[in-house]
Amino acid sequence: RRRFEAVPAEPLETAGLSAFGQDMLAALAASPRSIAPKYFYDAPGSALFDRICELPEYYPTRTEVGILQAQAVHIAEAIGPNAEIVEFGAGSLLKIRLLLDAMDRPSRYLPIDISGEHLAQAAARLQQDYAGLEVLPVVADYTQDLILPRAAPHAGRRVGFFPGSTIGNFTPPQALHFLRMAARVLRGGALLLGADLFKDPALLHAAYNDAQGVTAAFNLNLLARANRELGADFVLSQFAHSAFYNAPLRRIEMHLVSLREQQVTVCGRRFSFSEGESLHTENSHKFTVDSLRALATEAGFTPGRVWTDPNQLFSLHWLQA
Ligand code: AVJ
Repeated sequence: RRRFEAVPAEPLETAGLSAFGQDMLAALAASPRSIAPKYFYDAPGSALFDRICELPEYYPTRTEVGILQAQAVHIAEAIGPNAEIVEFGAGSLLKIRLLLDAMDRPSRYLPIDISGEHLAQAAARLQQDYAGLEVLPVVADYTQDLILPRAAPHAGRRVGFFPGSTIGNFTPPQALHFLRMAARVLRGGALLLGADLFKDPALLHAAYNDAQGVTAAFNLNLLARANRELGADFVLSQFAHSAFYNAPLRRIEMHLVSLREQQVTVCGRRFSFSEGESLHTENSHKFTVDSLRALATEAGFTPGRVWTDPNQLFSLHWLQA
C-alpha cells in the first residue's frame, strides 16, 4: 500500500443498491460510524425483537401493555366511536388488540411497518380475529414522508398509535420532524404516544444487556443481515454488543464494537475497523412526562391526558392533533 500519496476519495457508487445497502455504505464511509435502527427489522430481526419483549429485564413492553389494560376504557373513551387507527411501526399487532377490544365500533385499522412479510402475516391473523374491521396494512418507512389513504367517508376521527417508545429511537430533531408529519396526517384527530421514562440507569442498563444475550443477538443481526443481503463478510464473533446509558444525552446507545483490527467487504467495497472502533446502531432516548409534552407542543400537538404505571416506568400520552 502506498502510504505517502494522497489518494482521492472514490465517490461512493450507490446507484442500484437497496436503501439498506446505500445507508450501510454511507455508515461505513463516515466517522464516527452510525446507521439507523430501522434496519434491525428484517424477518429474523423482528422475531428477535419479539423475544426481547418477553425478557424479564426488558420492562417497557410489559409495562405499556399493563397501562393499556388498566386504562383501556378511558383511552377508548378519548378515541371515540367509529375511529380509524393508524399505527406507526406496528410490528406484531399485539398491543392494538387491547385498544380494539375496548373501542366503540372501530372502523378501520392501518398498521404501517417497514418489515413487509412480518406485517402481512400479523395483519392476516388480526383480520381473522376482527371480521368486522377493515384492516389495511401499509408497508412503508414512516421516517420518510408518508402518504396515507383518505379517511373512509363515514369514519370517526383518525387516531395515531405510536407505542413502544419507538419515538426514543429518533434524535430530538428527528423526533420533531416525525411528530410534525404525524400532526399533519392526523389533523383533527389525535396521537396516542408511548414514551419510556427516565429511571435508575442500572435498570436501563439491564434492559439492554439481558442475561440470555437476546439483545446482543438482535444487535448483531444487523451484520448478519448485511451478510445475507449485501454480500458482506462480517465475522460476527469479531464484534461485540455494547449498550450503555449516555447520561448527558439521556439515552441508551447500542453499538457493535470491533474486537480487533479487521477488514470487511460490503457491496464489493473494502472497509477497515481498528480494534475498539464502533458502528453505532441505536439510540433509545428516555423522557420525563414534561419533556415529552414540550416536544409534542413544539411539533404542533396539544398535550392532553397522560397515563402511567404505578412505578412511573413508562408513559402513554394523549396528544390532540
Ligand atoms: C421499541 C424500538 C424503542 O429502544 O427499547 C429493544 C428497541 N433495542 N432493545 C427500544 C430495542 C434494544 C426498542 N424500541
